[in-house]
Parts: sequence; C-alpha cells; structure tokens
Amino acid sequence: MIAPAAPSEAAARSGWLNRLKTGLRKTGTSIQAAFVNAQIDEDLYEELESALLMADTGIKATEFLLEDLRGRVKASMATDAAQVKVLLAAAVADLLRPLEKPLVIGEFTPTVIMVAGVNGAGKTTSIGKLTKHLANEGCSVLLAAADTFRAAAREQLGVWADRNLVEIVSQEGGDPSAVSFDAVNAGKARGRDVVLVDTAGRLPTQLHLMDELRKIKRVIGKADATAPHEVLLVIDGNTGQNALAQVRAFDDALGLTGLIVTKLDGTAKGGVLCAIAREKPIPVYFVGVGEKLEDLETFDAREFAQALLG
Ligand SMILES: Nc1nc2c(ncn2[C@@H]2O[C@H](COP(=O)(O)OP(=O)(O)OP(=O)(O)O)[C@@H](O)[C@H]2O)c(=O)[nH]1
Ligand SMILES: [Mg+2]
Repeated sequence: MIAPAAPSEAAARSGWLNRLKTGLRKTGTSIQAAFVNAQIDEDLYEELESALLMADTGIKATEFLLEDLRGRVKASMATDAAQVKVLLAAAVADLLRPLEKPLVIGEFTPTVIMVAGVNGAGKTTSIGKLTKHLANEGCSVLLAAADTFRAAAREQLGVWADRNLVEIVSQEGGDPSAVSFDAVNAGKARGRDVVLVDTAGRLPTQLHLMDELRKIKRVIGKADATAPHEVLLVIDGNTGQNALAQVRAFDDALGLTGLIVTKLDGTAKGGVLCAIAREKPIPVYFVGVGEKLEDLETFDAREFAQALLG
C-alpha cells in the first residue's frame, strides 16, 4: 500500500526551522563568523563576547555563556574552533531549556488567556495564529476584542476571527474590562475550550494604562474566579535589551505566565532569549516567524540554539 503523500508534521516543522534560521541570520550575526579560521585562544573568546553582545544577549547572559563554554572546552579537550561552536550551541540550548514549556489547555473550561504587550509587538497577529494552532489541536476558541481603543483594532481581530471561522465578542466603544467579562461568560455559556483576550498596546511607563490592564485581569476573575489562567506577554524579537525591561514591568503589573516572541523572521538577533533565560526566566510558549496563520511555533531550546549558531 502506498502511503498518502501529505506533508508530514516533521516536514512542516523543518520548513519553519529554516525560516527561523534565515531570520536570525539576516543580520549576518557574527557569532558564527567568529569561528571561521579561528584558533581556540583568547581572541576567539573576545570575538564571541562582542558577537553575543551584538546579538542582544546582554552582559549577564554573555558572561555566563562564556564561562560555561570555557568549562565545556576544557572538559572536552576540544582542539579546533568548529568543536567550540558545537559546544556553544549546547551551552545556549541548556541555558534556554528552562524556557521550554507547553501551553496546557483543558484543565479549565474555558481556559482564559489574556494577551498584553507594548504597541505593535504582534499581539493581535499572534492571537490570530494561536487560534489556528489551537484549532489544529481540536480546541474551540472565542476571541475577545478588549482593545477597544481604536475601531481598527476591533476590525483587525475580526479579520482573524473570520479567517479562523471563530466567534468574536466585541463592543463598539465598549470598556475593555466589560468586553473581557462578557467574553468569559460567553465562553462559559457556549462551552468554548479557550477564550483569547486581545488588549491594546501600552508602554509600562503609561501608568493609567497599566492600571487598566490590571483591571481587565481583575474583572476577568469576577466572571470566573480561576481566570485568567494564562497571562501572556508578546514581545517583538527586535526590541533588544528593552525586551527584558518589558518582561519585568508587565510581570510586576500582571504576574506573567508566559511569553510569545514575535518577528524572529525579520532582523531579530535572537540573543535576547538568552538574556531572558538568565535574568527573568518566564516560559516562552511560542515564537512567531511571519505574518501568516501558520507562522507560529512552539519554542524548542535546541532548535533555537541551532538556528542561532547554524
Ligand atoms: N514579520 C513578522 N511580522 C509580524 C509578526 N507578528 C506580527 N507581525 C507584524 O507586526 C505588525 C504589528 O502586529 P499586530 O499584531 O497588529 O501588533 P499588536 O501588538 O496587536 O499592535 P497594537 O494592538 O497596535 O499594540 C503587523 O504588521 C504584523 O503583521 C511576525 O512574527 N513576523
Ligand atoms: Mg493589536
């Protein structure tokens, strides 16, 4: 019997990995360049230090990685630079591994997921992609347009709802907390597996807007005392070290349960995940590598390290 020639999940995953690789390499990251025609000497470690810093890894994670790498080089008695590159990939993978965590759906019905982040980080797009991902896993989804700030934001989420053939709860000129409250109740009444709450972008320095976000969270809890079950921060992978500040500020305000790192297909340098792993390790549930429905994948530390180091 001939097996059907449907593209396998493995093939889809490797296509996605290639996009991640291309994305992370677009900036011509010099981490890999440091190993070309190199000897294992202080020059190599110095080159790696600047390359890691340039890739947004931050001082703490860079120092940690280099120290770890020196230990690995010694232990393995590596003699050429190509071996060191493999050891660095392993060090990066080990550093990032605590960030790996699957998003669990099903413990609560609905699982209420609130999504926050600065302006333009990719919240609405990620919600659209996440809806598709969840539907693929057999979950029914309800969207809540709690970005009531602009009519266009509601419409944008509506487009993703249409694309995914799911329902959306929105209110013209409504209050974001009220919309979220209604959506959680609707999710309960309709037996939906997941309610995804889109919020308006805001800077952590906009205190009244951060208060509004806290209120949305509180009011969701009034519709369901166990909710929200997840509070996700979406960060643009191009943000550099500011991403760390965003993670800290939103975590202080909301108590984050996970991150989605977007735009890794663009000019992002990738190192910021190492900084997060070292300084504020909050699970990375998903990474975004494009604007299409299927451009969201679960985070895998080893794959990511390989994409970064080739
Ligand atoms: N290349 C690329 N573009 C992305 C990705 N995710 C989002 N974008 C783009 O980034 C832009 C902003 O995305 P939105 O989803 O509107 O961001 P947002 O956080 O909802 O923005 P506000 O609601 O205005 O705060 C859009 O042009 C998206 O298409 C990604 O993973 N890769
Ligand atoms: Mg939005």
